[in-house]
Amino acid sequence: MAVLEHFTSQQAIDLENKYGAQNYHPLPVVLTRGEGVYVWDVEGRRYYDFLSAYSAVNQGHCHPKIIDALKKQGEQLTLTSRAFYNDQLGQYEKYITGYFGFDKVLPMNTGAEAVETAIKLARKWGYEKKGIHTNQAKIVVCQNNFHGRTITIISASNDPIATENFGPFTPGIISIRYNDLEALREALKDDNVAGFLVEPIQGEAGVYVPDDNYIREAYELCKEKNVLFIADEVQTGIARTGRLLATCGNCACSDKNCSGTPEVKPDILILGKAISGGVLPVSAVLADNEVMDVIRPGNHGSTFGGNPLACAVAKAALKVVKEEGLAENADRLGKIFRARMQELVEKTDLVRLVRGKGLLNAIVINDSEDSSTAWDICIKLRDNGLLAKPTHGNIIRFAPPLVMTEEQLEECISIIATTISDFSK
Ligand code: IF1
Repeated sequence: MAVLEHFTSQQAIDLENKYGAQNYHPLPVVLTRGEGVYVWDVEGRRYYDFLSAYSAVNQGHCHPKIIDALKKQGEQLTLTSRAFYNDQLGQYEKYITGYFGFDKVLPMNTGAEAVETAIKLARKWGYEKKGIHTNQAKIVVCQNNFHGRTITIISASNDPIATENFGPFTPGIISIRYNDLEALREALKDDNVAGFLVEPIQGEAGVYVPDDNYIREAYELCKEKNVLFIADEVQTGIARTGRLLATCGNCACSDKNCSGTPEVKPDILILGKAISGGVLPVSAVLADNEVMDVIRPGNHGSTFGGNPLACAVAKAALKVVKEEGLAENADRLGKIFRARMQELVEKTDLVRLVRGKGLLNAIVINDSEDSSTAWDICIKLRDNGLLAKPTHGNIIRFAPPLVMTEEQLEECISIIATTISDFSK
Protein backbone atom coordinates (compact mmCIF):
# COMPACT_ATOMS: atom_id res chain seq x y z
CA MET A 1 0.00 0.00 0.00
CA ALA A 2 1.47 3.41 -0.96
CA VAL A 3 2.46 5.43 2.09
CA LEU A 4 0.92 8.90 1.88
CA GLU A 5 3.72 11.43 1.57
CA HIS A 6 2.07 14.82 2.03
CA PHE A 7 -1.45 14.34 3.21
CA THR A 8 -4.07 16.85 4.14
CA SER A 9 -5.48 17.32 7.62
CA GLN A 10 -8.62 15.48 6.59
CA GLN A 11 -6.66 12.52 5.26
CA ALA A 12 -4.73 12.33 8.55
CA ILE A 13 -7.97 12.48 10.53
CA ASP A 14 -9.53 9.80 8.31
CA LEU A 15 -6.58 7.48 8.97
CA GLU A 16 -6.95 7.90 12.74
CA ASN A 17 -10.70 7.30 12.51
CA LYS A 18 -10.22 4.15 10.43
CA TYR A 19 -7.24 2.54 12.14
CA GLY A 20 -7.14 4.00 15.66
CA ALA A 21 -9.08 3.20 18.83
CA GLN A 22 -11.50 6.05 19.34
CA ASN A 23 -10.42 6.86 22.92
CA TYR A 24 -10.18 10.58 22.27
CA HIS A 25 -12.22 13.33 20.61
CA PRO A 26 -9.46 15.70 19.49
CA LEU A 27 -10.02 19.24 18.27
CA PRO A 28 -9.96 19.03 14.43
CA VAL A 29 -6.40 20.23 13.81
CA VAL A 30 -3.50 18.09 12.58
CA LEU A 31 -0.11 19.15 13.90
CA THR A 32 3.17 18.37 12.22
CA ARG A 33 5.75 20.67 13.89
CA GLY A 34 6.37 22.39 17.21
CA GLU A 35 8.87 25.03 18.25
CA GLY A 36 8.72 26.92 21.55
CA VAL A 37 5.19 28.26 22.07
CA TYR A 38 4.15 27.52 18.48
CA VAL A 39 2.81 24.50 16.61
CA TRP A 40 2.06 24.20 12.88
CA ASP A 41 -0.60 22.11 11.14
CA VAL A 42 -0.03 20.10 7.95
CA GLU A 43 -1.34 22.98 5.83
CA GLY A 44 1.34 25.24 7.33
CA ARG A 45 -0.89 27.31 9.62
CA ARG A 46 0.79 28.43 12.86
CA TYR A 47 -0.90 28.35 16.27
CA TYR A 48 -0.07 29.32 19.81
CA ASP A 49 -0.17 26.10 21.85
CA PHE A 50 -2.29 26.96 24.92
CA LEU A 51 -2.46 23.40 26.24
CA SER A 52 1.23 22.35 26.23
CA ALA A 53 0.20 18.70 25.93
CA TYR A 54 -1.53 19.02 29.32
CA SER A 55 1.51 20.72 30.89
CA ALA A 56 4.11 18.31 29.53
CA VAL A 57 5.74 20.89 27.25
CA ASN A 58 6.50 23.52 29.89
CA GLN A 59 9.92 24.19 28.34
CA GLY A 60 8.38 24.79 24.91
CA HIS A 61 8.21 22.42 21.97
CA CYS A 62 11.49 20.80 20.87
CA HIS A 63 13.70 22.85 23.20
CA PRO A 64 17.15 22.78 21.53
CA LYS A 65 19.03 21.88 24.71
CA ILE A 66 16.69 18.97 25.42
CA ILE A 67 16.75 17.75 21.84
CA ASP A 68 20.57 17.94 21.87
CA ALA A 69 20.61 15.72 24.96
CA LEU A 70 18.18 13.34 23.23
CA LYS A 71 20.35 13.13 20.10
CA LYS A 72 23.65 12.72 21.99
CA GLN A 73 22.42 9.96 24.28
CA GLY A 74 20.25 8.47 21.57
CA GLU A 75 23.34 7.78 19.48
CA GLN A 76 25.17 6.22 22.45
CA LEU A 77 22.90 4.03 24.60
CA THR A 78 19.12 4.18 24.97
CA LEU A 79 18.17 1.22 27.13
CA THR A 80 19.94 -1.37 29.29
CA SER A 81 17.03 -2.48 31.51
CA ARG A 82 17.82 -2.47 35.24
CA ALA A 83 19.38 -5.92 34.96
CA PHE A 84 22.65 -3.99 34.64
CA TYR A 85 23.91 -0.61 35.80
CA ASN A 86 24.45 2.26 33.36
CA ASP A 87 26.43 5.50 33.54
CA GLN A 88 23.41 7.82 33.32
CA LEU A 89 21.02 6.62 36.03
CA GLY A 90 23.10 7.31 39.14
CA GLN A 91 24.01 10.80 37.95
CA TYR A 92 20.36 11.52 37.17
CA GLU A 93 19.21 10.18 40.54
CA LYS A 94 21.75 12.39 42.32
CA TYR A 95 20.65 15.37 40.22
CA ILE A 96 16.87 15.03 40.63
CA THR A 97 16.97 14.18 44.36
CA GLY A 98 19.17 17.22 44.96
CA TYR A 99 16.96 19.34 42.72
CA PHE A 100 13.77 18.60 44.71
CA GLY A 101 15.36 17.88 48.12
CA PHE A 102 14.64 14.18 48.71
CA ASP A 103 16.88 11.24 49.67
CA LYS A 104 15.83 8.88 46.88
CA VAL A 105 13.92 8.57 43.58
CA LEU A 106 12.18 5.61 41.96
CA PRO A 107 12.21 6.31 38.19
CA MET A 108 9.22 5.31 36.09
CA ASN A 109 7.77 6.36 32.71
CA THR A 110 4.19 7.64 32.75
CA GLY A 111 2.38 9.64 35.37
CA ALA A 112 -0.05 6.81 36.01
CA GLU A 113 2.82 4.40 36.63
CA ALA A 114 4.28 6.87 39.12
CA VAL A 115 0.93 7.18 40.91
CA GLU A 116 0.61 3.37 41.05
CA THR A 117 4.17 3.24 42.39
CA ALA A 118 3.33 5.79 45.09
CA ILE A 119 0.28 3.77 46.15
CA LYS A 120 2.36 0.57 46.37
CA LEU A 121 5.06 2.43 48.33
CA ALA A 122 2.53 3.92 50.77
CA ARG A 123 0.87 0.56 51.35
CA LYS A 124 4.19 -1.22 51.95
CA TRP A 125 5.28 1.56 54.33
CA GLY A 126 1.91 1.21 56.06
CA TYR A 127 2.46 -2.49 56.74
CA GLU A 128 6.17 -2.43 57.55
CA LYS A 129 6.54 0.92 59.34
CA LYS A 130 3.09 1.96 60.59
CA GLY A 131 2.02 -1.56 61.56
CA ILE A 132 -1.20 -1.74 59.54
CA HIS A 133 -2.49 -5.31 59.35
CA THR A 134 -1.78 -7.12 56.06
CA ASN A 135 -4.15 -6.20 53.22
CA GLN A 136 -5.97 -3.63 55.41
CA ALA A 137 -4.12 -0.52 54.16
CA LYS A 138 -6.27 2.33 52.83
CA ILE A 139 -5.50 5.33 50.64
CA VAL A 140 -7.57 8.52 50.95
CA VAL A 141 -8.24 10.36 47.66
CA CYS A 142 -10.33 13.39 46.64
CA GLN A 143 -13.49 13.42 44.58
CA ASN A 144 -13.09 14.75 41.04
CA ASN A 145 -9.44 13.76 41.05
CA PHE A 146 -7.43 12.79 38.03
CA HIS A 147 -4.44 10.54 38.62
CA GLY A 148 -4.37 8.44 35.43
CA ARG A 149 -6.18 5.62 33.68
CA THR A 150 -5.13 2.29 35.26
CA ILE A 151 -7.64 0.06 37.07
CA THR A 152 -6.43 1.00 40.58
CA ILE A 153 -6.35 4.70 39.73
CA ILE A 154 -9.85 4.73 38.22
CA SER A 155 -10.96 2.78 41.31
CA ALA A 156 -10.34 6.14 43.03
CA SER A 157 -12.32 8.08 40.42
CA ASN A 158 -15.93 9.25 40.56
CA ASP A 159 -16.01 10.14 36.85
CA PRO A 160 -18.46 7.73 35.16
CA ILE A 161 -16.79 8.19 31.77
CA ALA A 162 -13.52 6.96 33.25
CA THR A 163 -15.01 4.10 35.31
CA GLU A 164 -18.15 2.71 33.61
CA ASN A 165 -17.78 -0.96 32.66
CA PHE A 166 -14.18 -1.20 33.85
CA GLY A 167 -14.96 -2.94 37.18
CA PRO A 168 -14.37 -4.68 39.48
CA PHE A 169 -12.36 -2.02 41.23
CA THR A 170 -9.41 -2.05 43.63
CA PRO A 171 -10.49 -2.02 47.30
CA GLY A 172 -8.95 0.08 50.08
CA ILE A 173 -9.70 3.53 48.69
CA ILE A 174 -11.61 6.22 50.62
CA SER A 175 -12.89 9.20 48.61
CA ILE A 176 -13.55 12.57 50.27
CA ARG A 177 -14.50 16.08 49.14
CA TYR A 178 -11.57 18.12 47.86
CA ASN A 179 -10.65 21.23 49.84
CA ASP A 180 -12.57 19.91 52.88
CA LEU A 181 -10.34 19.59 55.95
CA GLU A 182 -13.17 18.27 58.13
CA ALA A 183 -13.75 15.41 55.67
CA LEU A 184 -10.03 14.58 55.79
CA ARG A 185 -9.96 14.76 59.59
CA GLU A 186 -12.87 12.30 59.67
CA ALA A 187 -11.25 9.90 57.17
CA LEU A 188 -7.97 9.90 59.08
CA LYS A 189 -9.71 8.53 62.19
CA ASP A 190 -9.26 5.15 60.46
CA ASP A 191 -5.90 3.83 61.68
CA ASN A 192 -5.57 1.73 58.53
CA VAL A 193 -5.01 4.79 56.36
CA ALA A 194 -1.47 4.68 54.95
CA GLY A 195 -1.56 7.71 52.67
CA PHE A 196 -3.50 10.75 51.44
CA LEU A 197 -3.13 11.21 47.66
CA VAL A 198 -3.97 14.72 46.48
CA GLU A 199 -3.41 17.14 43.60
CA PRO A 200 -2.37 20.60 44.90
CA ILE A 201 -4.66 21.99 42.15
CA GLN A 202 -7.21 19.71 40.48
CA GLY A 203 -6.33 20.13 36.81
CA GLU A 204 -8.73 17.92 34.93
CA ALA A 205 -11.60 18.79 37.24
CA GLY A 206 -11.31 22.30 35.85
CA VAL A 207 -8.26 23.90 37.50
CA TYR A 208 -9.74 23.98 40.99
CA VAL A 209 -7.40 25.91 43.29
CA PRO A 210 -8.12 24.96 46.93
CA ASP A 211 -8.21 27.47 49.81
CA ASP A 212 -4.79 28.92 50.65
CA ASN A 213 -4.55 26.92 53.89
CA TYR A 214 -5.78 23.58 52.51
CA ILE A 215 -2.52 21.89 51.49
CA ARG A 216 -0.73 23.07 54.61
CA GLU A 217 -3.42 21.98 57.03
CA ALA A 218 -4.05 18.70 55.20
CA TYR A 219 -0.34 18.04 55.54
CA GLU A 220 -0.52 18.78 59.29
CA LEU A 221 -3.49 16.42 59.74
CA CYS A 222 -1.52 13.66 58.00
CA LYS A 223 1.49 14.27 60.24
CA GLU A 224 -0.69 14.08 63.34
CA LYS A 225 -2.10 10.70 62.28
CA ASN A 226 1.15 9.21 60.90
CA VAL A 227 -0.29 9.16 57.35
CA LEU A 228 1.89 9.78 54.28
CA PHE A 229 1.10 13.00 52.43
CA ILE A 230 1.33 12.04 48.73
CA ALA A 231 1.41 14.97 46.30
CA ASP A 232 0.48 14.26 42.69
CA GLU A 233 2.35 17.05 40.91
CA VAL A 234 2.33 15.39 37.51
CA GLN A 235 0.47 18.39 36.10
CA THR A 236 1.14 21.15 38.65
CA GLY A 237 4.85 20.45 39.09
CA ILE A 238 7.91 21.66 37.18
CA ALA A 239 7.17 25.40 37.51
CA ARG A 240 3.68 25.27 35.98
CA THR A 241 1.97 27.09 38.88
CA GLY A 242 4.60 29.81 39.32
CA ARG A 243 6.75 27.81 41.74
CA LEU A 244 8.97 24.82 41.14
CA LEU A 245 6.33 22.74 42.93
CA ALA A 246 2.80 23.74 43.83
CA THR A 247 3.06 22.00 47.21
CA CYS A 248 6.40 22.99 48.55
CA GLY A 249 9.64 24.81 48.58
CA ASN A 250 11.60 26.90 46.14
CA CYS A 251 8.93 29.51 46.14
CA ALA A 252 9.71 31.53 43.01
CA CYS A 253 7.15 34.25 43.23
CA SER A 254 8.37 37.73 44.15
CA ASP A 255 5.14 38.49 46.01
CA LYS A 256 6.15 38.50 49.68
CA ASN A 257 2.64 37.79 50.97
CA CYS A 258 2.43 34.85 48.59
CA SER A 259 -0.28 32.45 49.70
CA GLY A 260 1.96 29.54 48.79
CA THR A 261 2.89 26.89 51.26
CA PRO A 262 6.67 26.76 50.77
CA GLU A 263 7.17 24.78 53.93
CA VAL A 264 5.10 21.71 52.93
CA LYS A 265 7.39 18.89 51.83
CA PRO A 266 5.35 15.84 50.70
CA ASP A 267 6.31 12.43 52.09
CA ILE A 268 5.95 11.12 48.55
CA LEU A 269 6.22 13.43 45.53
CA ILE A 270 4.91 12.25 42.16
CA LEU A 271 6.24 13.95 39.02
CA GLY A 272 5.79 13.34 35.30
CA LYS A 273 5.06 15.13 32.02
CA ALA A 274 7.40 18.16 31.98
CA ILE A 275 10.25 16.29 33.70
CA SER A 276 11.26 15.46 30.11
CA GLY A 277 9.97 18.67 28.53
CA GLY A 278 7.46 16.53 26.66
CA VAL A 279 10.21 14.79 24.69
CA LEU A 280 9.56 11.25 25.96
CA PRO A 281 7.68 9.63 28.87
CA VAL A 282 9.54 10.19 32.14
CA SER A 283 8.04 10.10 35.61
CA ALA A 284 9.47 9.91 39.09
CA VAL A 285 8.50 9.10 42.65
CA LEU A 286 10.61 10.89 45.27
CA ALA A 287 10.74 10.15 48.99
CA ASP A 288 13.16 10.15 51.90
CA ASN A 289 14.84 6.95 53.14
CA GLU A 290 12.28 6.37 55.94
CA VAL A 291 9.70 5.68 53.21
CA MET A 292 11.68 4.62 50.14
CA ASP A 293 13.78 2.04 51.99
CA VAL A 294 10.81 -0.34 52.30
CA ILE A 295 11.40 -1.12 48.61
CA ARG A 296 13.76 -4.06 48.14
CA PRO A 297 15.09 -5.72 44.92
CA GLY A 298 12.30 -7.39 43.00
CA ASN A 299 9.47 -5.39 44.63
CA HIS A 300 8.89 -3.02 41.71
CA GLY A 301 10.28 -1.75 38.40
CA SER A 302 9.70 -1.42 34.66
CA THR A 303 11.60 -2.14 31.47
CA PHE A 304 12.11 1.52 30.58
CA GLY A 305 12.11 2.98 34.10
CA GLY A 306 15.31 5.00 34.51
CA ASN A 307 16.63 4.27 31.03
CA PRO A 308 19.77 6.19 30.00
CA LEU A 309 17.94 8.17 27.32
CA ALA A 310 15.25 9.30 29.78
CA CYS A 311 17.90 10.23 32.34
CA ALA A 312 19.86 12.37 29.91
CA VAL A 313 16.74 14.07 28.57
CA ALA A 314 15.26 14.69 32.02
CA LYS A 315 18.46 16.23 33.37
CA ALA A 316 18.57 18.61 30.40
CA ALA A 317 14.87 19.43 30.77
CA LEU A 318 15.11 20.17 34.49
CA LYS A 319 18.21 22.32 33.95
CA VAL A 320 16.28 24.44 31.41
CA VAL A 321 13.55 25.09 34.01
CA LYS A 322 16.06 26.73 36.39
CA GLU A 323 18.35 28.32 33.79
CA GLU A 324 15.44 30.06 32.08
CA GLY A 325 13.60 31.02 35.28
CA LEU A 326 10.41 29.33 34.11
CA ALA A 327 8.73 29.39 37.54
CA GLU A 328 9.26 33.13 37.88
CA ASN A 329 8.00 33.66 34.34
CA ALA A 330 4.92 31.53 34.95
CA ASP A 331 4.18 33.44 38.15
CA ARG A 332 4.54 36.85 36.52
CA LEU A 333 2.70 36.08 33.28
CA GLY A 334 -0.01 34.15 35.13
CA LYS A 335 -0.91 37.25 37.14
CA ILE A 336 -1.14 39.33 33.98
CA PHE A 337 -3.26 36.66 32.28
CA ARG A 338 -5.77 36.30 35.11
CA ALA A 339 -6.09 40.07 35.48
CA ARG A 340 -6.89 40.45 31.77
CA MET A 341 -9.30 37.50 31.81
CA GLN A 342 -11.01 39.12 34.80
CA GLU A 343 -11.58 42.22 32.63
CA LEU A 344 -13.27 39.85 30.17
CA VAL A 345 -15.45 38.42 32.94
CA GLU A 346 -16.61 41.94 33.76
CA LYS A 347 -17.17 42.82 30.10
CA THR A 348 -19.08 39.82 28.83
CA ASP A 349 -21.77 37.47 30.18
CA LEU A 350 -20.18 34.58 28.31
CA VAL A 351 -17.30 34.14 30.78
CA ARG A 352 -18.36 33.43 34.35
CA LEU A 353 -14.96 33.38 36.04
CA VAL A 354 -11.24 32.80 35.67
CA ARG A 355 -9.13 30.78 38.11
CA GLY A 356 -5.69 29.28 38.34
CA LYS A 357 -2.13 29.75 39.49
CA GLY A 358 0.95 30.55 37.45
CA LEU A 359 0.27 29.48 33.89
CA LEU A 360 -2.27 26.79 34.80
CA ASN A 361 -5.54 28.67 34.33
CA ALA A 362 -9.09 28.13 33.15
CA ILE A 363 -12.15 30.18 32.29
CA VAL A 364 -15.64 28.92 33.07
CA ILE A 365 -18.09 29.56 30.23
CA ASN A 366 -21.52 30.76 31.27
CA ASP A 367 -23.41 27.83 29.83
CA SER A 368 -24.48 24.34 30.93
CA GLU A 369 -21.85 21.58 31.23
CA ASP A 370 -23.41 19.66 28.35
CA SER A 371 -23.54 22.67 26.01
CA SER A 372 -21.17 22.83 23.06
CA THR A 373 -20.32 26.48 23.72
CA ALA A 374 -16.84 25.87 25.15
CA TRP A 375 -16.04 23.49 22.29
CA ASP A 376 -17.36 26.00 19.72
CA ILE A 377 -15.22 28.73 21.29
CA CYS A 378 -12.16 26.47 21.01
CA ILE A 379 -12.93 25.91 17.34
CA LYS A 380 -13.03 29.69 16.85
CA LEU A 381 -9.81 30.08 18.88
CA ARG A 382 -8.23 27.57 16.51
CA ASP A 383 -9.37 29.61 13.51
CA ASN A 384 -7.84 32.66 15.19
CA GLY A 385 -4.49 30.91 15.75
CA LEU A 386 -4.66 29.61 19.32
CA LEU A 387 -5.14 25.99 20.43
CA ALA A 388 -6.96 25.15 23.65
CA LYS A 389 -9.47 22.49 24.62
CA PRO A 390 -12.41 22.35 27.02
CA THR A 391 -12.20 20.19 30.11
CA HIS A 392 -15.48 18.95 31.58
CA GLY A 393 -17.95 20.68 29.33
CA ASN A 394 -18.00 24.40 29.98
CA ILE A 395 -14.44 24.97 31.26
CA ILE A 396 -11.57 25.95 28.95
CA ARG A 397 -8.09 25.26 30.30
CA PHE A 398 -5.33 27.70 29.28
CA ALA A 399 -1.81 26.37 29.85
CA PRO A 400 0.82 27.71 27.41
CA PRO A 401 4.49 26.70 27.53
CA LEU A 402 6.27 28.56 30.36
CA VAL A 403 8.83 30.02 27.93
CA MET A 404 6.18 32.43 26.60
CA THR A 405 7.17 36.10 26.51
CA GLU A 406 4.93 38.90 27.75
CA GLU A 407 4.55 40.13 24.18
CA GLN A 408 3.38 36.70 23.01
CA LEU A 409 1.02 36.48 25.98
CA GLU A 410 -0.47 39.86 25.09
CA GLU A 411 -1.12 38.60 21.57
CA CYS A 412 -2.81 35.46 22.95
CA ILE A 413 -4.92 37.53 25.34
CA SER A 414 -6.17 39.64 22.46
CA ILE A 415 -6.95 36.51 20.42
CA ILE A 416 -8.98 35.13 23.34
CA ALA A 417 -10.71 38.47 24.01
CA THR A 418 -11.57 39.00 20.34
CA THR A 419 -12.84 35.44 19.96
CA ILE A 420 -14.99 35.68 23.06
CA SER A 421 -16.42 39.09 22.15
CA ASP A 422 -17.18 37.95 18.58
CA PHE A 423 -18.86 34.91 20.07
CA SER A 424 -20.97 37.02 22.38
CA LYS A 425 -22.52 39.01 19.51
C1 IF1 B 1 -5.42 11.64 29.31
C2 IF1 B 1 -6.51 14.74 31.98
C3 IF1 B 1 -4.80 16.39 32.43
C4 IF1 B 1 -2.45 14.07 35.62
C5 IF1 B 1 -2.22 13.98 37.02
C6 IF1 B 1 -1.43 11.76 36.79
C7 IF1 B 1 -1.65 11.79 35.42
C8 IF1 B 1 -2.17 12.96 34.81
C9 IF1 B 1 -2.51 15.17 37.92
C10 IF1 B 1 -1.32 10.55 34.59
C11 IF1 B 1 -2.39 12.98 33.34
C12 IF1 B 1 -3.22 13.79 31.32
C13 IF1 B 1 -3.66 12.43 30.85
C14 IF1 B 1 -4.34 12.68 29.54
C15 IF1 B 1 -4.92 14.08 29.60
C16 IF1 B 1 -4.24 14.74 30.76
C17 IF1 B 1 -5.16 15.29 31.76
F1 IF1 B 1 -7.28 15.52 31.23
F2 IF1 B 1 -6.59 13.49 31.62
F3 IF1 B 1 -6.77 14.86 33.26
F4 IF1 B 1 -3.63 16.87 32.29
F5 IF1 B 1 -5.59 17.01 33.22
N1 IF1 B 1 -1.72 12.84 37.56
N2 IF1 B 1 -3.05 13.88 32.76
O1 IF1 B 1 -2.97 15.22 35.08
O2 IF1 B 1 -0.20 10.79 33.80
O3 IF1 B 1 -0.20 8.53 32.76
O4 IF1 B 1 -1.02 10.49 31.46
O5 IF1 B 1 1.41 10.30 32.01
O6 IF1 B 1 -5.31 10.54 29.85
O7 IF1 B 1 -6.37 11.98 28.58
P1 IF1 B 1 -0.01 9.98 32.43
